[in-house]
This record gives sequence, structure tokens and C-alpha cells, in this order.
Amino acid sequence: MHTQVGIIGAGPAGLMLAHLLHLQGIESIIIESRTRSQIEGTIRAGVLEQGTVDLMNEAGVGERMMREGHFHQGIELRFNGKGHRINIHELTGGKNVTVYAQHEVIKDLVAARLKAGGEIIFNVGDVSLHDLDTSVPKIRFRKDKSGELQEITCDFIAGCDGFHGPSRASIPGSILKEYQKVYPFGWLGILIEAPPSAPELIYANHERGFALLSTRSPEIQRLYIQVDPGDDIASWSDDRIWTELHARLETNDGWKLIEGPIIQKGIIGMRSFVCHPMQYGRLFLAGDAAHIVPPTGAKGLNLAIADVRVLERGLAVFYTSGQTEQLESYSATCLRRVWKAERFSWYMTSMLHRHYDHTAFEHRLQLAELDYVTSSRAASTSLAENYVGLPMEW
Ligand code: RFL
Ligand code: PHB
Repeated sequence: MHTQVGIIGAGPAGLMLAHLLHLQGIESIIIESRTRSQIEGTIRAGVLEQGTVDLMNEAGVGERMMREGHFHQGIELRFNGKGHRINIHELTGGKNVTVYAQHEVIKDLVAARLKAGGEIIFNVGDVSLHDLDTSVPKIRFRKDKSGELQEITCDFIAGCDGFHGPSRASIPGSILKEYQKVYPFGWLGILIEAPPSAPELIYANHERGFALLSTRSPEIQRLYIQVDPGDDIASWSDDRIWTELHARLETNDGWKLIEGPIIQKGIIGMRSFVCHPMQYGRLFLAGDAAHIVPPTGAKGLNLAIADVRVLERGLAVFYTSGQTEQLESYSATCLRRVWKAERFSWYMTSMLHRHYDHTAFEHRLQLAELDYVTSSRAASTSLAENYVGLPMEW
């Protein structure tokens, strides 16, 4: 098999890249280790930056998002039993927070890809990358995990295979530098069948730990609580989860959290991670393959989309003019924005979680930070600008 761009991974990065390249007349093949129903059923992110929404619309894949997504004009930060609204819309000159689940974005992108006759090979195994420092890099894999070894030769490889995929590991260790911070807490996330308890997202800082109230639809809500990352989900009964949610989200003005049956629950760990560079020879890393943020800033999916936009631009210039400067600066262009999103995600995480190693002094500083960011227009504006997403650099 031969294609112009071989893409490893059908997450938001790989699927959006294939679609954007298609719009430029550039061919690609995606290989994906999971099945279509697995990628379309995995519950992950929920919040889209304004730039992601605009790009989905420009690329012609935003129709269902505009119909079924929720467009919020603010978020609430809750602490000391009181809610404080950040008016994102007003502070950013009219931008919104869009809540539209990642697996819905995936469904829309898969449908667009297949409708355009694009190839996605699901359920592959034994994926390996070869000859990255030549002009004909190769991807080898097995169809249906155990079939004959197959090979795709291409001009470029896009490593969009998430944090655990083989792409980043194919860059020589002598070239790769990794920066990492692992947080001493995790998130227990649930999906519930209930109407929304609030019109906008609520991020709560509480003595018992962080809590987040998000949404999915008028019937399904998404909630998270800070837990120990080593906790076994079996030790979290529904009753225990509700007790924590009520306590952590409680306010002094009688606001009530609406309960409903818990239809899904799981625990994730939290880390910040960046690798330098995001390219090696003809391999370009995009999304979680190159960087991870803790979910508190709602940035992961959005960063993945921003990376592939930069990559698509560089590839389009290469295929129309043969010029490589833009491709050569891919890593540097992406990393400037990545580090700002890392900073914001770390900031939100630090400000909102309970740090059990903090002294009483540090705890007071955290509350002062919350008081400042919710009462100073300058500080609220900075939070709002970062939350809706810094400009994409293309
Ligand atoms: P993905 O989505 O991990 O996709 C990678 C794909 O590659 C496949 N793969 C392979 N394919 C072929 N061969 C191999 N050897 C392969 N190994 C892996 C995988 O099966 C997969 O399909 O990476 P991508 O595209 O870079 O997208 C990144 C986002 O998924 C991620 O950053 C976000 O989900 C993070 N995130 C959030 N991001 C936001 O922007 N807003 C949010 O509100 C938000 N909330 C969240 C989140 C992540 C969460 N979890 C579960 C980590 C909330 C949570 C709870
Ligand atoms: C979600 O709805 O899953 C969600 C919302 C905001 C975040 C993280 C996750 O910061």
C-alpha cells in the first residue's frame, strides 16, 4: 500500500488531520488499533474551545455539533460555600464554551471520512514505524491483530496514537527530551441519567477535594470528584460518590444537586507531559502522543486539533510548492502553544484541588488565588481568555 500521509491513530488528532488533508487534496490512510465501536463509545472530553468549534464548522463537520452541542457563556468557580461566575462571553469579546462530547466529535469525523471514500483500517496489531529518516518512511501492522504483516509506504507519518502508542517511542532516545509532572490525585468520573443541576459548568474547590459538574445532554450529566489515583473503583459505592458530590458542591444558598442512576464510572490518574521535539525526520507527533495535560483546563482534545491544523498547513505548502520551512518549524510552532496550555492546565489543577501536603499557609494562598481570580477583572479576563483557547498559531 502507498499513500501520501500515513496516520497512526483514529482519535481526534488523526481523524481531523485526515479530513483536513482530504480538503487540500492530500491522500492519507489511518490505521487504528481499536474497533470503530470502541472509538465511538469511549467517554472522554467534553469541552471544545472556540477555535475548535470554528475549525469544525469551516471544515464542514460541525453541523450536528451546532444542533446538539451546548453553548455556555460562562463557568462557575465554587469555594467557601459560594459560587462565583466567570462571564467568559463578555470577558473574551463574545466567545463561548461549547460542551459536545469527544465521542460525538469522533463519530462526526469518522462519518465524514468514510463518506469521502477515505480509508480507516480498524483493529490493527503489531504496529511499527520504519525508515523515518528517509524520504520513504514505512508503517507495518497486522490486520485484525494477527493477520499477515502489511506495509504502508508514505511520504510522511503522523503519529496520532495517543500517550501509549508506538510513534513517540520510535524517536531515538538521544534526541527526545521529556518533561513530566505526575499529580498525587485522580478523578473519579461518572455519567448519570438526570436533568442538569445548573446551566453552566461548576468547578468546586472544597476541603474534601475538588468536584466538577458538567453536562452531556438534557438527560445525561457528567460529574467528577478528586480521589486518590490508586483507589479501586469498587471501593466507591454509588452512595459514597453521592455523599462526596453533595458535600463538595454544596452552597450556603440552598442550591441542590439533582441525583440520578449512575450509568458509568471510572478513575483516571493525572499528569502533565511534554516531549521535545514533536518531529523526527518524516515523523510528526500530534495530540496526546506528544503532550498530556490534566483535564482541569479542558485542553487535551483542543491541543490535538490545534497541532493537526499546523501540520496540515505545513503539508499543504509542501505538496503545492515543495517548500519545507513550515514543516521544519512544526514542532517549534506547536510547542509555543502547548506550553501555554500546560501552564493553564497546571494552574487550574493547582488552584482547584485539595493538596494534602500543603501547609495551612499554602491553603490560605490557594483561597486567596480563588478570591483574586473571581473578583479582579484582569485576573478573570486572563482565565477566560485561556479557557476559551488562545489563538491558534497558523
Ligand atoms: P487519543 O484520543 O488517545 O487517540 C489516539 C488513538 O490512537 C489509537 N492507538 C493506536 N492506533 C494504531 N496503532 C497503535 N499501536 C495505537 N495505539 C493507540 C488509540 O486507540 C486511539 O484511538 O489521542 P488524540 O487524538 O491525541 O486526542 C487527545 C484527546 O483524546 C485527549 O487529550 C482528551 O480526551 C483529554 N480530555 C479533555 N480534552 C479537552 O480538550 N476537553 C476536555 O473537556 C477534556 N476532558 C479529557 C477530559 C480526558 C479525560 N480522560 C479520560 C483522560 C476528561 C477526561 C476524563
Ligand atoms: C467533561 O465534561 O468531561 C469535562 C468538562 C470540563 C473539564 C473536563 C472534563 O475541565
